[in-house]
Amino acid sequence: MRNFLAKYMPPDYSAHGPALDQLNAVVHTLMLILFVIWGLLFAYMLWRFRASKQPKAVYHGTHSHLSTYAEAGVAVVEVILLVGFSIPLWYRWTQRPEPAKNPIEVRLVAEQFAWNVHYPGPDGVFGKMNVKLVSSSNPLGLDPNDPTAKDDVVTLNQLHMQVNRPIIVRITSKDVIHSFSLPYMRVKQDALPGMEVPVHFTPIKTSGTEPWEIACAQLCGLGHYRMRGQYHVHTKADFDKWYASEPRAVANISG
Ligand SMILES: [Cu+2]
Repeated sequence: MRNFLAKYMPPDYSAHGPALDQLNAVVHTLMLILFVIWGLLFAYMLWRFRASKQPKAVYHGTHSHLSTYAEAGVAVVEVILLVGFSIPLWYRWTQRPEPAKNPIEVRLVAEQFAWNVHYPGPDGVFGKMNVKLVSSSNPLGLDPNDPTAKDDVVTLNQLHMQVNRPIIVRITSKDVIHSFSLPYMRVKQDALPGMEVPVHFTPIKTSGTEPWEIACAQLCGLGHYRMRGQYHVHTKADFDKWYASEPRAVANISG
């Protein structure tokens, strides 16, 4: 089926995006068909049971069992859709990218009203954190005495990734519920305090000189409107260059 909704949608630059848009179009088409059928049935009922033809109400209702069979049929179809399609597809969708594909793994910590992005550095290990160490220059409470924290990178409102390389974003929040939204990537996930939710996707186009927008898609307080971030999809060379040159988080900790 041609995706008739494509021209109304934002650009679609992630590996899973076209399939998601296609599903969106299929669901809308099915709903349109149902809408027309039910609308016609409604109009027919208005005409068929008009007052002039039915001067006296019938109280016993229908004697046919047809509707019972129809309902059972609908239930069976729904069980098939759920067990045969939804659950297997959800299982596939929630599988993390294989280590062979060398996914980038970051932690994303939302707060009123910013996005903190935590990279583990070349050692691939996120440094220890302690809530008592959280300050304005150490938003994630990184422990500067932990050797694995020394090479960690923490950026404010800037997410860097690499084209055609999967990224796993582990999303959480320090205060209220926010929602991490990357329209061009077809990614949206709530950031929940006390919970870490991983999402993964693969960008398939570089963003060039103009970065793309991270939006907060959940009304999270008075500053919600300015809770914008940017993300950059780099070539491998540019990503490596950025990762190597970005100042280490512990170097920024003051006091
Ligand atoms: Cu927010």
